[in-house]
Amino acid sequence: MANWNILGAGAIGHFFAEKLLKSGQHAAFVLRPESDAHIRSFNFENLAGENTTNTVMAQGKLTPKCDFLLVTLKAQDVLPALTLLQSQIDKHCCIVLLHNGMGTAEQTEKLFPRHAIMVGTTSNGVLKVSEHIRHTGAGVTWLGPFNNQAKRYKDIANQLFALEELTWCEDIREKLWLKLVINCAINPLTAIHQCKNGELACPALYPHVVKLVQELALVCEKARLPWSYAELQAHVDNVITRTAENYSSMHQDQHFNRKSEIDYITGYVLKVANAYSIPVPANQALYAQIKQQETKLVS
Ligand code: KPL
Repeated sequence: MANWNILGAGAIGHFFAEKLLKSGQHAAFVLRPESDAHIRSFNFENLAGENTTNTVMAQGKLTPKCDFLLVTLKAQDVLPALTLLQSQIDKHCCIVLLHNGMGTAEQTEKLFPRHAIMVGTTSNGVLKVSEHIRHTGAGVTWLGPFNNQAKRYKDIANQLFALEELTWCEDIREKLWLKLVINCAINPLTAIHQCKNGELACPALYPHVVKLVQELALVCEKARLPWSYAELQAHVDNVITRTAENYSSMHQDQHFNRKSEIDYITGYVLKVANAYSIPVPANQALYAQIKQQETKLVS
């Protein structure tokens, strides 16, 4: 039985807390340093509408002998939070990053050069309303090694949840890039046009999606990723159809005046495109527009 700490007590953090508890692991939430330790109780509703009540320890520091630190914070909050906890993260603790966007694993490795770092992506839909967590869409979670130190966790990860939703992926970079392309094609456009994902399929917006994906395909090709433009477009179209009724996370961030993950989504692609000298004007323009809108935010 492993000792897991979860940094990020949002919908996804609670989703995995439930999975970990159900598979017999120890799980605890790590909150802001000033938080008092308490037992947190939350309700989990599965896809069949069945409810369970779960209790989990929550405190402002890591529990002793933490084997895995699962970080489900938004990308831009990862580095500040890990920096605060740096002295508490034992050298045997494996750091597992699970969020939209890319770029945090490189930052984490600079801070923790000897630690095992795993990265992952999930397509599960989860909604959190107060202490009620609802699994709204079946999906898959991929986990894989970011560095060599993490490769030894393959077997543990496979047995870990003993649930079909979690799959080990040796080449996790591909899964992360595919999700990145999807997020670049959908999130900023839905935030700017204040629309649901499905509305991107309308004649006025779809040409913008195509332009973005064409640029993203050029970047992927240079980065030695295996998909053609047509394959990427098919993936994006599929997500637009499957999540037609959803508001993307960036749309929601904008709606609630929160800072979005744009620097780790489109911003990450711009850095890679720049390194390869590939022009990506459509992505660049969306990035600038979102950043412009975010300058109005206080935090
Ligand atoms: O991951 C998403 C997000 O909103 O961040 C997608 C796949 C676009 C679903 O809304």
